[in-house]
Formats: sequence, C-alpha cells, structure tokens
Amino acid sequence: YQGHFSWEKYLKETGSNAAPASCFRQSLTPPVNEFKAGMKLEAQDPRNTTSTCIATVVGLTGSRLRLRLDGSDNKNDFWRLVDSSEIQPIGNCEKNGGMLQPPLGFRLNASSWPMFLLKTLNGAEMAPSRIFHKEPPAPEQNSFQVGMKLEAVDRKNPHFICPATVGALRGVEVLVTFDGWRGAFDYYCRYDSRDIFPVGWCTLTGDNLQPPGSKVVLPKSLGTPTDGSGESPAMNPTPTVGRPPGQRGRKPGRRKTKVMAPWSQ
Ligand code: MLZ
Repeated sequence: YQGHFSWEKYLKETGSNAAPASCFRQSLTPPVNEFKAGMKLEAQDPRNTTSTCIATVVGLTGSRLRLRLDGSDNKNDFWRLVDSSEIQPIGNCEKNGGMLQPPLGFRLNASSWPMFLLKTLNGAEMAPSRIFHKEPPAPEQNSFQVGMKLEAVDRKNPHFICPATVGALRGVEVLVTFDGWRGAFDYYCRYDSRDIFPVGWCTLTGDNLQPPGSKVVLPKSLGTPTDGSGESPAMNPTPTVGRPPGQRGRKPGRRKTKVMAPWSQ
C-alpha cells in the first residue's frame, strides 16, 4: 500500500528529477526476502560495530529485516537489507575465528553469556545461508546532484522509507532532506549508504513508502522563498502545499473540505 503517493505526479508537480539508479549502492532488482519471523542469524551490533551478535528476525518489510539482538531489550530494534554485509548465517563468525559477543546492554550478568548463548541457539530456527544475498558493489563515485529525488530511511523512525531530496553534497557525502518536514529528519550519509534508494524502490519491494510531510519551509521574510536551502513542496515555483501567499493570514484548521495534495492518486 503506497499511501496514495504517486512519484510520477510528484516529480511533475515539483519539476524535479529522480536520481538515476546508478548513483546508489542497491541492486537494480531488489533482493527477494525469504526470511521468516523467528529466524536467527548473526549481525554486527549497531551500537558496537566490532562485535558480532545473535539476532532474531522480529519483522519483515520489503527487502528489509527488523532485527533484535538476543539478550537485548525490545527498544533497540534495527533494520537491515537481506543483502547487507552486516548480517551473516549462524556459524560465520566462528568459521572466521571470531567469537559471538553479548549485545551492548546485555540484560543479564556478563558471566552468564556462554550459557545464554547455548540456550538461545538450542533448537533455534537458523536462517539458511541461501537466503542471504551478496551486497552490491558501491558505485565508483558520488554522482548525486543537488535537487535529485530519492527514497530514504528516516533514521529517527527507521521503519519508514520516505520521499527525499539531495539537499547538498560534501565530498563522498550527500545531505538527505525529507520532503515536507522542514529539516527535522535530515542527515548526511555516504553516497553508498544502504539507507538510500532510487525512486520506485518501495513499489518494487512492496514496502510502504510514506507520503511527503505537509510542513512547508517558511521564507525568512515575507518575500519569496529564494534561499534554496529548502526542499519540500515549498520550493515549487507555484507553492502547492500549505497556505498560498494570498491566504497567509488565514487561520489554519478552518478549511471545511480536505484539500488533496496534487501528487495524491
Ligand atoms: N510521528 C512522527 C513521524 C515523522 C516521520 C517523518 N519522516 C521523515 C511525526 O509526525 O513527527
């Protein structure tokens, strides 16, 4: 369910272009997700990336897994693509001479880790290695351009993938700005981050792409918004979201009929 958002209409309406798929470290056809809830695997601890832990699949969305580290709480779930190099089949760590570690914030005494590990793996359903996919190679360089549209993980709400715009470039980094959110969720990431996807990704994976927010980047003065720092529908040559210039004095919430965004289907 795509929340009625149509990229085709939105790109037209905002006069913008999608970043080409070749800009991204993503496979052209999203990897199939054959994982099941309850399966166990090895994962790098996101809060302590040098340690490999046991994780359980607690949810699935498109090509991504919602993971929870065994021995951790339910407040630190994280999401990984099925072709992430940060997840491996159980046995991989030991095969490479490593040792499985308790997660940061292990809820028991550290001394009980070996027994906990035995118990958590006993009779567990281990994700078979054939359902892990190889991570795609990184593009050779950062070929994003300011203004290009993409789909990006909202890192404050990582279960969400949202429409976004490249707001700036900084060497190998890109500023991901979320359309209609006034900068509150923006972040810099490397151009080859696994958290950014080409336009159309969610349609291919069946992920639920969030619609753009309705918050408008307000101009500093009452003049025209020309500083170019904003993205979002407010940057349209003809503002289509929020209150048009002629209605600036109007109190919000008085509208009787719901106005549909022009990019709604
Ligand atoms: N509940 C949150 C969700 C915001 C999601 C924004 N994604 C770019 C809020 O409304 O603040």
